[in-house]
Amino acid sequence: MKEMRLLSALLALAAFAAPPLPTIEEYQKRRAALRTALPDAAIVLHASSDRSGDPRVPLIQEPNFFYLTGWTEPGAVLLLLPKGSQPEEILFLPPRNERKERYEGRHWAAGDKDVETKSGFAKVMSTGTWEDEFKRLAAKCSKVYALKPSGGAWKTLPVEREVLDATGAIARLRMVKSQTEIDLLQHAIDVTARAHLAAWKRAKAGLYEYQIEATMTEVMQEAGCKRHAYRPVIGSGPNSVILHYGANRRRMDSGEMLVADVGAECSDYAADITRSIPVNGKFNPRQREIYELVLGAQKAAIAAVRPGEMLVRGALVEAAKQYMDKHGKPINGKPPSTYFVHGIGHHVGLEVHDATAADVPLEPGNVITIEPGMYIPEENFGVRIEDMVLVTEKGGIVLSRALPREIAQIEKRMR
Ligand SMILES: [Mn+2]
Repeated sequence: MKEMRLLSALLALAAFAAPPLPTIEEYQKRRAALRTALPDAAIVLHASSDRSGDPRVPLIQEPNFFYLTGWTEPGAVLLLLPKGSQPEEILFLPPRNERKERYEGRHWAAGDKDVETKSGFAKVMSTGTWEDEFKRLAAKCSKVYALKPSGGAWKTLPVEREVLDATGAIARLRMVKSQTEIDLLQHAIDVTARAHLAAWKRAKAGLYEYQIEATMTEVMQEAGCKRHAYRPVIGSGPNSVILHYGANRRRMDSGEMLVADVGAECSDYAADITRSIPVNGKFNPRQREIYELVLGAQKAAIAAVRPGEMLVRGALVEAAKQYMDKHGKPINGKPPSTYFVHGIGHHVGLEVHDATAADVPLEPGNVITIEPGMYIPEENFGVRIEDMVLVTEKGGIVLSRALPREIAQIEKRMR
């Protein structure tokens, strides 16, 4: 008996142990891959700027910069140069600031002992010198690339020449996850699944949506995950039809559906899972009807996942819509798929809506969501079912399969 308890405690610990982070070598490999994708180019990336003056916002590293360096501190600049040049890459770090370090602890700076080993860069210099170095070294390259800010202006680079956008090339790399990344995503998913199960146990009429959020947050933080990967959507009744509802202030009632679209960020990787459950633990006939339609559509879309298909249009979306219209009755005189009003899914990785290069079909190593939904404002309820799927040669593997989605299983786990 005692042994059994010890064993189950060990198993619980094992389930929560975060897998290893990418090594310095993996980051170096990613930079080498980018250099190959954009040959004969100087590539410049800026880390997030230093916002330590604003204690309301956590520093989240610019994800492309993080993907290529693993560097978490703000204010740094990355310069990549063509294969074979001397040097091939430089990491520029802000100079030491003693006053700032009194508040935040020690930061790394150029010249620190071991900074090369710590960063994985053979050459680490001060940001004070970056403009001059960049001008000198970029002059030898036929192209200059940087990240084009979405919607914003280009970060001014000290060169009078055309600057090309590196975003697409980096996105293509980020879309194919390494085994290390898949393991980290799986961990974020496993913790998130437990958070959903805890919410199911807790849900009942009279509770507020934020109490469900609190229960889920506790599971994530107990497991060592840093934060929600996105603002949690916990919408009951009329709120369940609002796709990105995030106020989570409403009191839930018996007979309502609760849509919980909630995912943990663990070791910088995001999970994104949605379940729709009846607040009182029992689906009524109408909820059951719509839920089965969405679930069937989700299974049809997952079955259509394979390399070569497009995510935003084509076979996956069509499979889901066709299932709805073939198996469902018209709603207010319209085909059921009219009530499926958003995309079928997106890539997930460091970001919940992860980097995506335009018009690139699915490939093995992609991790995507499949998340059909139907939202009927006239009836004050919506259903969305969202799982995370790994694309392999043979088709999709549902990484979030540990979290039930069949009605009978949900009702059983809510008891
Ligand atoms: Mn999603």
